[in-house]
Amino acid sequence: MILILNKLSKLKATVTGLVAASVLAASTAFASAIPIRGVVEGFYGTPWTMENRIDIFEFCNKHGLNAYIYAPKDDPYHRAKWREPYPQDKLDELAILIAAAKVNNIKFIFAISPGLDLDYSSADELNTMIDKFQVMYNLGVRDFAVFFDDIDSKDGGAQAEFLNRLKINFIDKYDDVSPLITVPTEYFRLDMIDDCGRTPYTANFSMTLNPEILVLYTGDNVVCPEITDEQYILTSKMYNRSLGIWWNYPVTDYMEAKLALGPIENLPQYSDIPAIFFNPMKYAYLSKVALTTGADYANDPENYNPDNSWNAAIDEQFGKLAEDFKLFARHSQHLENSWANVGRPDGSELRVAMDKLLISYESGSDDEFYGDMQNVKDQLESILAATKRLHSKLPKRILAECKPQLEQLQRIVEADIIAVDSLKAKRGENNRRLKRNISKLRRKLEVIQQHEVTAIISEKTARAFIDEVLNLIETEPEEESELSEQVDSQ
Ligand code: LOG
Repeated sequence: MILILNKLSKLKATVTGLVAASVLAASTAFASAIPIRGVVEGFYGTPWTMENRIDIFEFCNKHGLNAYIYAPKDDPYHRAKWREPYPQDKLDELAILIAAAKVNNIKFIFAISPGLDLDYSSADELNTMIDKFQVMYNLGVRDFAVFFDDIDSKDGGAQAEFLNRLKINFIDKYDDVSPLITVPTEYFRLDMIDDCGRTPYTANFSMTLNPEILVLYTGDNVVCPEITDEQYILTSKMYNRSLGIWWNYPVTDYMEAKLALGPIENLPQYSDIPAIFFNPMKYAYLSKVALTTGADYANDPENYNPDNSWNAAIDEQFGKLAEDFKLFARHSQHLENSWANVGRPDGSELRVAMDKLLISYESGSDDEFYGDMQNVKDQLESILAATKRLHSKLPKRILAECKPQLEQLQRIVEADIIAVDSLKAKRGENNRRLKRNISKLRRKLEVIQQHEVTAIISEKTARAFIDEVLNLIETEPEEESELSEQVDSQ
């Protein structure tokens, strides 16, 4: 208990100290800025700590982001046990957060995800929610959200009516409460349509929902590579209102072994979007790379340049280690599985050089082969040196968020260097060296595979190269390899 009190008073002191800073903070927003722009703590898994959140509020203030949605899926009082009031210690923490958001000019948007078991038509249920919102109102919250993502219920009409009643019985009672925010159960465009146009769910939900309620959606899919202006307009039309965006980058809750360290990119440039929220990783410090670029985008969508923004973000956050961090981060931008696909390709410069080398290995002149080999080797050596420096010099709290991936990239690049040498040995018919390299490579690969449960990086570039080379150098016909072994041992 004493420990908790100490922690709370320390945080309170931080918040008080921030008041002065926030008064000085200038708004960086351009005329075309998206009016409500910020972060949605909406991921599954371990929620951010109090320290993370307060740090993010300061960060948002500094970068011209002005909103934060409190919606951690794994806070039981937000979702699984949404009916239960917060216990006093949690309320104390929320009070500190709400105050911290205020001094940093951030809208603190309090969200509930009741859809696992909400009885939409029950007056008691509505009152339970209002009571819960009222407590937050008394703590200073003026922005509220109810989310229906990732649930079984598809009764769009009943969901919308519930929200309409909530609006009338709570939101509209106060002059100073902002419009209610929601996420439907069909929250990406391809889920909203069927052969007849809108699905019955989306038709019912969108037609019943009061037009003043702000609806967020995630794009054509849950996690997708782009939202074009055309796609955005199409979806907004289905809803008869301008939709807000819940953007699932840099969130990695569906692939926790990988870090999302690339820029925000490919969002609408010319549309009037009322709100955008970026869903981050559970790693708050490393999320700031993408979030900085997201802030730049949201403040000036038309003129946003992801490359410039990404470079500036890393320069600002990593100082003398910036160039090293860029070498690492370039290999950890893309997230892809059977249903998700977002972020730039990993290590594209290295990929081009590797492809070139694999071609000249097969069919190039010696000059071409050795030139291409040197190019790949130089790039690998720079990455290796960078990972070593980062490992020893990154601040502890940042290293804690990326150590597995940093170490994994180091292992992979070391293996790549052996792989390159193996191509040389094979071409030069240095069979003893080739054999030694192959067994070294196999051992390294085994260790890399063991770590893949917790650390994935550069899957299609640095990591893929090991397999690509092994395939090329191990396809020797049996007799030939026996023959060469004899030659070798002479
Ligand atoms: C969840 C979100 C999760 C994200 C990525 C929305 C609206 N909801 O599939 O909580 O962090 O995808 O896994 C989601 O995106 N559902």
